Amino acid sequence: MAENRAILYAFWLSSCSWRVRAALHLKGIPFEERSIDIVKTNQQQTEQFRAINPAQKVPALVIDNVTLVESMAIVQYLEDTRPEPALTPKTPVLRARMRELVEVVVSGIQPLQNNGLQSQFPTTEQYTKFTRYWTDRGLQTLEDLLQKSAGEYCVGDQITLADLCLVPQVYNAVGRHALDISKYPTVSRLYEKLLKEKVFKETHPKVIKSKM
Ligand SMILES: N[C@@H](CCC(=O)N[C@@H](CS)C(=O)NCC(=O)O)C(=O)O
Repeated sequence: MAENRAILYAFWLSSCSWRVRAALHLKGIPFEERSIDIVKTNQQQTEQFRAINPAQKVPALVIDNVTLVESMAIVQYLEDTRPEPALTPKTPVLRARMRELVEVVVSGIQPLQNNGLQSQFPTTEQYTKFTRYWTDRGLQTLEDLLQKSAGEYCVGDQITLADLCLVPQVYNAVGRHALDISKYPTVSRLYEKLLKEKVFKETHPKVIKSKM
């Protein structure tokens, strides 16, 4: 029923939003997406949105009568409350492998290329140089780590939270930062394969934008 639907506050181009959108999709959780424009009108900076997410960033998810923020806390909540299909491997070693990849994206790349950083740089050129450097370095780290874990997906043959982090970040690297990912063959292979999966086709930023 409509009133039971979760509400995802997100932006079509936001990589963190895409992680959560994909998790909701994979778990078959009905939700309504409400756009918070973080580029043109900076709606994330309003006091109204601050009441939803004190960090004034997307995403935020209203579900089960609670408002949750931080994409990985949100997806972990979804894992805890809706365990099927599992997005976390079964063994401790594979879980650790997944978390290594997740951390590289969530802590090592995304915060260092977030558009919110731009105002803190004297020029756009300096911001761009900084973001491209850290994104490229993070992609190299992913490429190296994936040698130990990848199968059909980032960790073995199961879609996990690592894939939910990889696809949006690589999409960003290619689209926003114009990085050449062909020098990262494993990252490229997984990215191309994952983009063909139903979950990533249906939650793709271009699809979300076309519905706005
Ligand atoms: N650690 C947070 C990061 C959230 C984040 O940085 N969101 C970006 C979009 S991907 C944002 O809202 N940027 C706008 C801003 O910082 O003003 C999460 O994973 O949810």
